[in-house]
Amino acid sequence: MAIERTFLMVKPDGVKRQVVGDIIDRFERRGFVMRAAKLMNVPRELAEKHYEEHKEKPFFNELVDFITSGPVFAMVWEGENIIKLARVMMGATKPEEAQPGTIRGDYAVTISENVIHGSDSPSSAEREIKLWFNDELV
Ligand code: IDP
Repeated sequence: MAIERTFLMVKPDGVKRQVVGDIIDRFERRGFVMRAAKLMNVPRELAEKHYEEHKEKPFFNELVDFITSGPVFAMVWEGENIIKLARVMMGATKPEEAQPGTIRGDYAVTISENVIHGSDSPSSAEREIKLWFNDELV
């Protein structure tokens, strides 16, 4: 299994609730390595590009409003099979399916304010790392 990189982001609700430290701790304890990170406000254009696959969905505007509503903590993480494993650690998108012990299962009760984003495939990871970090990677 190859070493992969993925894009993870603590969403505005997670930053507000001060769970950034816990989330970093979970990935470090698992043995993954942080390669880049920044606390930032998200320009609307970047939010729209990030979520462009959902452009036609009824919740698109709500989603972009939410992700631009306060600072996010954007990160690049590295490790073996991290793209899939990070998704498992995050928990399911639907709150009723997010298992206790996962990040969403421990912190989130709504589908819209669900604490964390993580790339869902190697192609998304590559696209999102470029979009959010350009050439700022270590
Ligand atoms: P993911 O974040 O688990 O990959 P996606 O289906 O890619 O889930 O959806 C992206 C984000 O859009 C979700 O994390 C969630 O915040 C939001 N979202 C998804 N479905 C809905 C919905 O039905 N209503 C409101 N927000 C939604």
